[in-house]
Amino acid sequence: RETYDPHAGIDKWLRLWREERLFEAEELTPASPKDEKRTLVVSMFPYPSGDLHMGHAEVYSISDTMARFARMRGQQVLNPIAWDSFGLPAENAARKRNLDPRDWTYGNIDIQAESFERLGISFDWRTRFHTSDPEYYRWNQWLFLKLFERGLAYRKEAPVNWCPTDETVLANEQVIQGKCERCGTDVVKRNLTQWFFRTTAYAQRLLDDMDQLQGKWPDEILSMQRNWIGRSTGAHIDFKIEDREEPVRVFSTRPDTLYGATFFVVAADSALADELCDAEHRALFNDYRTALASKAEMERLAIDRPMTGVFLGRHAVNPVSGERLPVYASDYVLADYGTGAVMAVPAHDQRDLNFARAFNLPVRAVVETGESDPAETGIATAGDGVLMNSGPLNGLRKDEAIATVIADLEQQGVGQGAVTYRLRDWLLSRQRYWGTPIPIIYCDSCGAVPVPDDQLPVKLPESGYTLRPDGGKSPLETATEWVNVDCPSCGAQARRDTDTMDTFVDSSWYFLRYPNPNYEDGPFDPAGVAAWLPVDEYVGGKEHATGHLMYARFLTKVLHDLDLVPFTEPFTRLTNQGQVIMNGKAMSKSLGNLVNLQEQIAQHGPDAVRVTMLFASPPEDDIDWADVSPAGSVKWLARVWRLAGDVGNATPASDDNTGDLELRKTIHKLINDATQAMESKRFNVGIACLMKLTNTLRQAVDGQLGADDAAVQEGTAALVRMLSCVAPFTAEECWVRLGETPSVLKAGWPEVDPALLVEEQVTCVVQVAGKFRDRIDVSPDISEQDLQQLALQSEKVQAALGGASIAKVIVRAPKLVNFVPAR
Ligand code: ANZ
Ligand code: ZN
Repeated sequence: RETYDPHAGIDKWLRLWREERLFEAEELTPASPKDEKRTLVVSMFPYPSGDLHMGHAEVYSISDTMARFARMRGQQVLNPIAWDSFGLPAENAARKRNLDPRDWTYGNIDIQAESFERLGISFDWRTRFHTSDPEYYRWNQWLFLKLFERGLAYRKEAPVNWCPTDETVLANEQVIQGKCERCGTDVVKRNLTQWFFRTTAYAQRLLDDMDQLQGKWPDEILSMQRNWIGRSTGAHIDFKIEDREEPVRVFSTRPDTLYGATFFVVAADSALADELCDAEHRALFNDYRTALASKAEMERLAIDRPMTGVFLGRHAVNPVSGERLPVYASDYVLADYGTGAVMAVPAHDQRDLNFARAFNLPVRAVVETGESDPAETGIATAGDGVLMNSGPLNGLRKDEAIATVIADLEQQGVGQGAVTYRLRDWLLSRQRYWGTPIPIIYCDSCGAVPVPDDQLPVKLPESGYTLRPDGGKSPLETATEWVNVDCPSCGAQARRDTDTMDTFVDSSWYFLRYPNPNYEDGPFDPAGVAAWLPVDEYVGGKEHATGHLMYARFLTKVLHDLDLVPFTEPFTRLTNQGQVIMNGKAMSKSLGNLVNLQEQIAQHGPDAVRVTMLFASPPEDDIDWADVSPAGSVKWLARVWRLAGDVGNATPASDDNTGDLELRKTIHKLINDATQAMESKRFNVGIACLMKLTNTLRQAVDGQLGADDAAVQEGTAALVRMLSCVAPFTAEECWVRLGETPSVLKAGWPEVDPALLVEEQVTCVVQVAGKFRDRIDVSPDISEQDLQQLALQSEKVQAALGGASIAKVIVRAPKLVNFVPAR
């Protein structure tokens, strides 16, 4: 007996696909704008950290199946590839081995490119580019300057997250529970002058435009983004500080509790705290600050830790009651949220209450919520209720009190209604080498001067720098020849910015460049963008929920405002793939449970690896490689392959003979089910349909019908065509065995004959008081309600009821309905 070889024909098929350009979109920059015949499928582009791993195989199996399915259904499909090739791992590897990061990066890219091909991923290779190419990153610089012109890129000194191991600042998004996302080191705060993108200017639009994404992006991602943006409504209230000209403003979501404020707190690490502290308390305050600086963010944010702080020797004055409130500095108030100062209302805010108890400060409830007294329980009451102890507000409900206080504050000119967001501006500067140089030159007389357009790109120096400088310098500072330049504005001696951009800048717009990666007149070709974008199907991990996906949405809106793209959202639909895990745990070198992709491919062939990934679960679930069976996938592919051989050797049926009708009905039902499953991205269900079809056809071939039956032949051809979306190499082999001309990809997705889908019916017995009265034919999956209604319409049932009302109905869909009349 012939045996299926999971490695057969791979080179042959790769060559054929390449020669016939089967994965190339007809036109990359067609003149006509995007329509529903064009589909852009994009997976988050790879980082070249080494050869492809199991996680890559998972994502690209998913996106490739989407692309192949769309192509088989006659869509114009663009399935592009590029590399996210700047970043820390290259630099760290180069530092360790004393290499050029270029060698490591581009070497890995070539390895990954080859592996993608051999996994059968149907990329249009004409789109290929790498973000570390100067032809690409010059447009990062161009975009940076566009944002700079608009006031959306700015420089400020700020306490920033600093990773002592990677020796660089990190964006908030790269700090996970107080630790560096990459290396796990505790992040500390440092004061540095850095570049930011003003993402906060788009906070409300980032929220509002989520309406476009509802139902198309996973709910989980949308709610993570909503929380990350963190919109709060309330009021700004100005408190006079005794012996100080300027009042201090606070943000409160509960201005109704203004009469309940018993003290005042400013962020301990703010300039304001430093300024407010009087001479008497200076020494204590300084000690407190020093202690804080070494504390990790994580500890500071924990809710249940003991409250700490220092009295600053000053008093604030309540603008409505005139009450004097002692002013404290504490780390529980964050310098970069709201205004960095709060009016503390311990009765109704838990952290204020914890602080009040630690410092023996009064607790005064001002909303009667029906809960126990917070001064006694230590539990702040946050519920709704009626105001008390609040002068003119007494007796008002919470919402009425909020409106009244705001109106009152506005009238007195000491406050107003306000909205605050938790979202922070995007910190861009990185003290690293392997990234996009920030295109700014500092001149003693002209300040920060943008590098003129005709001098872009500012290329990274390829020599004359040290990757590992001493004394906390960034590598580019050591490239003296590169750093020292003439001021573009006055010609005097000036210096380049020596930081590079966060690589999330690279990934926030790369997809726009896919249709024309060699475009030179701008960051992307407007014709290509008009024809293909936004991305129809975006596939990638949910770890990017509040980082990459937020940045890309932000930048798209900026580009929209610059009239560079016609849409406001970059990704129409989003699919998050799960992780490939092992025995319930994430795979990692340290756990020693890494599954090697190349070994899996060598053992089972690329198709079985793909099928196993897709069949294990719906895309968003994790796949435990200990629970799946690539060998089982090989067995199924071998069954299809033998079936194709048997059917290919049979006598072809004549054109007017359609074969066995019952079998055809089963085949078309399965094609229909598979189509619906693929459309809704339930690839595991789709594959299950193909497996069922394989069994059905095998039984038919071995049974009375045999391989000569026209329906068997039709079904086998359909099976092979559908198989091409998940096991492309095997499908080509099978297609040839069926006696067809390659490629199966040109055959298209099988059509369903709706006439063959007419549902079967089952008989339902209808009783009245347990006695048989009628029989009705219904669909086997009828709902209980529908069945009950249908039964009630029966004349015989109506006659038996004789106008009596019904006391009880027993429904056992689809077989039985029993009406029990009232007596
Ligand atoms: C008085 C008050 C009374 C408050 C009350 C709450 C309850 P969200 O909802 O997260 O926006 N707050 C303001 N700025 C702060 C900062 N920089 N650091 C720490 N806390 C700050 O939280 C807004 C509330 O958090 C504000 O409303 C303020 O306390 C506090 F019964 O003001 B509230
Ligand atoms: Zn100058």
